[in-house]
Amino acid sequence: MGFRKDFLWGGATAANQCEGGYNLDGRGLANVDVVPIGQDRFPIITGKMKAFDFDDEHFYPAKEAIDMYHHFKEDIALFAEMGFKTYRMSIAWSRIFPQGDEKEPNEAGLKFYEDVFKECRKYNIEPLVTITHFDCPMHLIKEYGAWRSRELVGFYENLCRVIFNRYKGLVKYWLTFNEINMILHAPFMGAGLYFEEGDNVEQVKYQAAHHELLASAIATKIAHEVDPENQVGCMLAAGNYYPYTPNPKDVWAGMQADRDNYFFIDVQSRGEYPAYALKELERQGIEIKMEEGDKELLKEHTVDFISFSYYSSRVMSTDPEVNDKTAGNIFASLKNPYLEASEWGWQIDPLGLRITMNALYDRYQKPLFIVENGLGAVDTPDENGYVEDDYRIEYLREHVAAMKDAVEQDGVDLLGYTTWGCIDLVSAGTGEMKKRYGFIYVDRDNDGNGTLKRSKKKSFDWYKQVIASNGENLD
Ligand code: P53
Repeated sequence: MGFRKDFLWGGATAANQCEGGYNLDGRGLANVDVVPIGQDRFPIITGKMKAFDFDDEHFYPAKEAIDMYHHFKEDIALFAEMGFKTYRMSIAWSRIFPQGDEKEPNEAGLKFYEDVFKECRKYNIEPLVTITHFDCPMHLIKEYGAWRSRELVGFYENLCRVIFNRYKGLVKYWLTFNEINMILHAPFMGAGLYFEEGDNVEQVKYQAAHHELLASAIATKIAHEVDPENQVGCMLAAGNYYPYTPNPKDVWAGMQADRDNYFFIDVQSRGEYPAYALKELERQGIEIKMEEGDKELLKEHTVDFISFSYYSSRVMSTDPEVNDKTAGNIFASLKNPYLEASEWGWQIDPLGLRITMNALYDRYQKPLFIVENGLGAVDTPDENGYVEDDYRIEYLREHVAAMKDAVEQDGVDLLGYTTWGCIDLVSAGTGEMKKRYGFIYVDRDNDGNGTLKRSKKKSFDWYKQVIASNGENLD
């Protein structure tokens, strides 16, 4: 009973939110570098406002972030102290191919990640690597329009070939695109898409999505060819929709909203465009250009496991009177009167995790991997940097208990669990440092002040004990 013996407990980060060193050792510029903190962030990440370079009016938190580029040994040692079995991280594409379209990779970038993976292995920590966590080299955006161009498939393929070969034996678990459905909600941050006047936005998004889906299938193919041990997963920003009332119209609207997100995973896991999507695309007059062989690639190279982030459930209604929305820009939802919310308005719903896990397992019948979950909160450290984060412990405890129910009571096959931002890092949605998720506090504020000193929070010891007991001791 309980979790598998080889259950992969750990934490998750993304290159652009923690590394910093944006211009070091030949790294090229990427979309994720040029998104500032402040009120322009949202129009920029959604592709409505153009930001292809830095300017003097804004502060860009990803430039230095928490400088993990220089602190990774110290940080991985702390992860090891907590007993991590896995560490989910991403590689920055533009460290390895600074422009994106070069023939030869940048050795300094490859070496950096080799050092990071070796450091993990030193402690028997299995790296779980996201190939692209929202990042796209700026040159590919300027020259090709990012994923709207089919050429990106080839550039991504080159990247995959290089890293699969170089890190063979060091890395076994790969995720092709972080939150692939983000392309619908924040297309510049998610896929480097910027829209010119007159663009057919939906057409562009779905064509770009096709390119990503194809690239994901090709990556899966190459990963398996290079090393049959490789396990490749897709990654969904999950959280099921609930109907606001039992009105069948609300139920139907909720089902459709879920399908907007499932669409991507349906292709990556089942290997073909689902019937409902083909009909919807047709109704919207969206025509996806495919080339010969695309359908076969999608069909033959489906993913090995399904990974997802879960922070909250969502609510759908067709009643115009029901319009009380949660805060949070990217995935705003209607308020659920039965739930409490975080300081950032994200509704807290542990049972929703069990519901989401069951929905995904029923649908795909493949092992699941929860690769993001956690509470973004304001922490107040004492003079030693210690934070008594009982609120975070409570959030995590309830979510781990719910996922345990899904495993024990419902028979869901779960490979592992990595909490988001195991060390404090820059928020993707808002660019803040103040929105913290970590077991490890980092002394840095929204304006970039601070010593970058790392210190353990109360949750550090709590998570250590959860891992040591394989999820049996949650007190
Ligand atoms: P933050 C919402 C908004 C932005 C990114 O988000 C998101 C989500 C929630 O699904 O996705 C993931 O930092 C993402 C991470 C991100 C994390 O959620 O806005 O994969 O990069 O940091 C949390 O609080």
